[in-house]
Amino acid sequence: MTKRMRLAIQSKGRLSDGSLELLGKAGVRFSNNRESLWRPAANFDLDLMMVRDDDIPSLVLGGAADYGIVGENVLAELQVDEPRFNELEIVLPLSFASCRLDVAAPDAQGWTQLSDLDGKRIATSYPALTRSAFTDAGIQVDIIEMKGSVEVAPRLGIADAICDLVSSGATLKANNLKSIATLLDSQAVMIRPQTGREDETDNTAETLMHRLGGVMASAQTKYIMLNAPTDRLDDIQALLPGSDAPTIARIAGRDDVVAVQAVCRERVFWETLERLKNAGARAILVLPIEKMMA
Ligand code: PRT
Ligand code: ZN
Repeated sequence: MTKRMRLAIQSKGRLSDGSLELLGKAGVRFSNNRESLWRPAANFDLDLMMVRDDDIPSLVLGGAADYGIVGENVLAELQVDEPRFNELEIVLPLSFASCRLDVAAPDAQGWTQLSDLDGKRIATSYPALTRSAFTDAGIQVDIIEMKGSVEVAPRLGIADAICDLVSSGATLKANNLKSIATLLDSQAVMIRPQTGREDETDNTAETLMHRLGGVMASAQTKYIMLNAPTDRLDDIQALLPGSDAPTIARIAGRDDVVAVQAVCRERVFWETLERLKNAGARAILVLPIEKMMA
């Protein structure tokens, strides 16, 4: 009997919808019962364990789950003080829930660098990362640990500055705070113990990781179709972002123009299209790719 892969994901919060959406794009279907601890996949040897995000590294390390999806920030915070968490490895960055861990201070103070905070109080939910960054920089600060609403600490007079996650920057702005430094760039990541437990779940896991890799690659990748004057073909080919050898096809009744089709593995910006047009390309189409497998 094959053992089912156990994947711990956040039950409620910023990572849960993104995790389920990604798994859905990888073709895994689940029941709608969001309240239970376990959600078995209907068409894959996979059981989701629905838990608080902070518990995921311990659950994976302890063997209660085989894999976990967690913010890099949560893992990094644990790894500062508890070396056993270094036994966890990131197998796949998942390109969602991107954010930064920033040190920020009231705009009005005019502080622009970490050294301006010497001797000050810093409120944070990430005490280990914050302490280690200031220690490394040789700056002495008092860490005020808070579980949430860190951004109000300066206004309440309990801290001079904060260290918190920032994504759009709207929370900082609404609280008249300004970023001074970024300590960490974070995104959701797939983790597992480094000393991989070699068992039957490995095939399932490998298949899932391949599919997830494909989902993420296809999100970036586009299919470009265009018509190119034969004498400008080299210039136009050079402008196609991140593409291997394109397909060149004849256009019926035309000797001066060919059809070019290419898979572009980098983002295709409007500027790229404008450059292609200036180089003589016409009828340019950029199409999304739904699935990819090398
Ligand atoms: O209940 P549970 O413990 O499971 O959840 P939680 O409340 O601890 O975590 P949750 O759901 O808030 O966040 C889960 C993960 O999402 C975090 O660990 C990060 O990896 C990631 N993430 C991405 C964020 C943000 N972006 C984010 N902006 N987590 C929190 N924020 C907060 C931030 O703390 C601040 O209060 O959003 C505010 C800032 O957002 P902007 O857009 O105004 O800059
Ligand atoms: Zn949490």
